[in-house]
Amino acid sequence: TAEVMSHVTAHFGKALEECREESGLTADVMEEFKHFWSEDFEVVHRELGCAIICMSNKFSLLQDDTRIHHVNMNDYVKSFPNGEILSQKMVELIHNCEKQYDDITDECSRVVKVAACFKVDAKKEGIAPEVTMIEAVMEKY
Ligand code: BOM
Repeated sequence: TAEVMSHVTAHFGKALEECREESGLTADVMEEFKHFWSEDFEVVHRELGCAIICMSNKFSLLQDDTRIHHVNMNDYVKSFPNGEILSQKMVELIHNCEKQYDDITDECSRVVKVAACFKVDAKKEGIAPEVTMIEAVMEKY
């Protein structure tokens, strides 16, 4: 659900500052990770892909090929309140998007495409959080 996704995003987003330098993602492009879900934020910058890889690595969410680690992602999402109702769906949506962009060799470029696809599909599934929902839980992490 969107409520669970707000918790995952609030926690995951905390790793952004640690990843700013190596990813080259400027505050001008993305001020805070919660804006990922904003209607008017476009998921297009290669640097955001690099940042997502760096952030995911902090929680061991990727395999060596920079594709999602199904077990670790499942466990990560399950660690949040009611996470078990979102974890499988989330892994399924991300994996489905990965299959669509498997031919892109540049990792950062591929991951930003997968992330944009995931945002669209999560909205379709009604599990995308509003920025205000993320703000409401950010202090917990
Ligand atoms: O093959 C690429 C694997 C990485 C995909 C990550 C997609 C989602 C990133 C953006 C959204 C984040 C929201 C919550 C935390 C996800 C762990």
